[in-house]
Amino acid sequence: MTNFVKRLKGLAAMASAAATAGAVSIGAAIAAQPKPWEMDLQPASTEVMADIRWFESFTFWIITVITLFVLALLIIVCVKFAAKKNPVPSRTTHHTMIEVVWTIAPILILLVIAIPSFRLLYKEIVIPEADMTVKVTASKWYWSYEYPDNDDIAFDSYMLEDDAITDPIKQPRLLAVDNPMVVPVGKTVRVQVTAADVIHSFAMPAFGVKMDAMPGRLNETWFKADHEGTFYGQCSELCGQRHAFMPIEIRVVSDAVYAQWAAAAKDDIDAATQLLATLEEQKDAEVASR
Ligand SMILES: [Cu+2]
Repeated sequence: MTNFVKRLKGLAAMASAAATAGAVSIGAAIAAQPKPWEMDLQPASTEVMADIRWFESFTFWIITVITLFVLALLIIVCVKFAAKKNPVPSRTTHHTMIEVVWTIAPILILLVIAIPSFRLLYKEIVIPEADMTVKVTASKWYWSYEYPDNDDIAFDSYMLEDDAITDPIKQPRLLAVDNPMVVPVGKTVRVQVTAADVIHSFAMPAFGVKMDAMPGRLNETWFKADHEGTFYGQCSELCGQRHAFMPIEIRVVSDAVYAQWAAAAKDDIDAATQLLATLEEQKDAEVASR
């Protein structure tokens, strides 16, 4: 019981810390990242992820109804047909009507699940007309980003080590990187994914994106982020000793900010990242002064 109370208190403390963090970062870009005790999927930032969330709760309710139905049948059978109450068991082996029902009902349930499932799969797999392409290469243990249609911008992205973190709210531990991938908001981004050494996986939960990074192969996926913000993901294929330390950070910014970042990034990626931070601070100050 005391443990339970302690846990409740811990949760309350976490909630108030989160509220404070929220208050501090008012105006700062929305960050999508895992939270302590998170039970649900991350909030959707693309249409695909919104559909994934819908499909998840849709199947959840189907599963719940089926489970409760089977549980009810088990309880009825246990009570009604217990040896004491029912000393002479029925010898029935076939019942045409029941067999027809338990064949057709599951077929109908599977169809109801399959139709939105296939629709969602196609949405993920068929890449719409892309506005830009980013090539992502995974290595032990960092990510490299290339922008073939933006003056061949290319840079590596490493996790920020603990001693490099200056602002724990804007740079969450184990998620923040030195140079994030930057894309404009509302644009269809084709992501080409490959690896330089072993199999990794490029995953961004808020976008509903997860694509294996295979050495010698070029996989493709896409996303269209519908709002600005900072988004965190992680390598999602066990790739070795530092698998847990190669996070993915994507900044979704306005067209104007993207253009400024891209102009700076082709010469000096560190300066471009610094510029991004400065522009973000300016925006925060603007929002705060309103
Ligand atoms: Cu990896």
